[in-house]
Order: sequence, then C-alpha cells, then structure tokens
Amino acid sequence: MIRQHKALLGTRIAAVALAGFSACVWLAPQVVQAAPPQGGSVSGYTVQPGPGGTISGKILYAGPPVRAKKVTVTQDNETCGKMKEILPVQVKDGGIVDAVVWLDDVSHGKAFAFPAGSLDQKGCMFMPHVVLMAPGQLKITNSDPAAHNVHLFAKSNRAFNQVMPQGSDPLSVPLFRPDTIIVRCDVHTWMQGHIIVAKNPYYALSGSGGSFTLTDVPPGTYHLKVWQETLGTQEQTVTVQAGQTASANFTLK
Ligand SMILES: [Cu+2]
Repeated sequence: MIRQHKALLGTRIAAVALAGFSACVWLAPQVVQAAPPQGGSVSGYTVQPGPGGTISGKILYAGPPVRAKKVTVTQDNETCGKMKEILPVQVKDGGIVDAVVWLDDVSHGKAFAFPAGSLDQKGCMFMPHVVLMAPGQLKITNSDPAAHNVHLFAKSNRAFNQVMPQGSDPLSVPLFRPDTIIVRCDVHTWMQGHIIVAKNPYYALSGSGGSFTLTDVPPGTYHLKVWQETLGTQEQTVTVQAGQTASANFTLK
C-alpha cells in the first residue's frame, strides 16, 4: 500500500510540476476573502436534512512499532530547530490520530458544518497536519520568522505554489472541488501536510484513541472508508437507522 501510494504521488508530482513551476513567482500578498458560505452545492450531494442516526467507532493500529523519520535541519535553525522527527502514523491512546473517515456514497443529508479551512506554518511544520474542509477558500498563514513556500499538489483544483516570506499577509486559495491534496514546502523538505476537501459533510478526522463520530446520517447502508497517509485506505459497509448509533471500527497496519 505504501509503495502504491508513493508511486501515485510520484505521478502526481510529475503531472503538476510544470504548472507549479510556472506559478512559482513572488506575488503581491493576496487579499483574504471572507469565509465562503458552507454547504454550497457540491456535485452529487444535496442538502436535505431529516431524521438520522450516528456512526461511531475507532481507528486502531496493529502495525509494527512506529519509528519517527529523523531529518537533520540545515537551514533556518533558529526557527526550525536542529532535528525534525516525522511520524509516519500518529498513535495516541491506542488509536490512530488524523485518519480521515467518510461516507463515500451518501447522496443527501445535513449541510456542511466544518470549520473554515485554515492552514498555518509554525515551527517549520504545517498545522494542522491534516486539514478537513468544505469546498471553499483555504486560508494559509505563516507564523514563522522565516520564509516558506506553500506548494499544493491538487488533483481536481488548480495547483498552487507561492513563497510566503516572514510577515506575509494570509493567502486565500480557492479549493471549490472535492479533492485530496498534498501540501509541501519547497524550502524545507520535511514539511508535508494534507488537505481534504470533502464531497459531503460526512467526514471526520479521528482523534485521541482513534475515535470518530458521524452524526445526522440519513438512514441507509453506506460504504464507510478510512484513509491514513502511510497506511492506505480501507472500507466496510455500515447500516444506519434513525435515532440509533451504528458501531464501526477499523484496524490499520
Ligand atoms: Cu518551509
């Protein structure tokens, strides 16, 4: 799975490298637009609230002991430190944190209610590591006293690549199509994050213990999927009844 993911990543990088390179210029700071209304129309999904049920569960880890990848920092040491330890998977209280869980085939239900998409660069890391947002504008900030270069490897949205010097005004990047995007900094090679632009409101990021909850799910049977950046994707079917809680656990390794 990891190998497939890397191969896919390589193809993706090659595909957008040219577009990204041509966009790699020093631009005047962009004006930040107001947060877009959440729950705008997304192809294949209709807002149609009604009685629903809940899906809750845990994303558990059963792989080998997690070893951090150590990266020696050779520039901007005052801001970035001397060493970065990058975890391929973050396990907390027995579960996987920051796995993305979603209903893949829900056609209608509640309105989008995710927080506005926001990504910061702090301590030479992308924060949060995984952004989950509705289609709309992603606000990107640089809290560091150093320059970063935000590089989005988008599939459905336009590629984006821009330098953000120290003290830059926030950027606003239009991401109006559902997508899974890798974000990198071209200055600091270890900086990598993920942006998930959801195609429906039934997405969650797993928290401590790997736990997640999806609420107000219309009654029905769905494909529930989970994705973690180095462990890949799994799915299972889950049936939801109004007023009930369905349990769904995954074990990744
Ligand atoms: Cu950077």
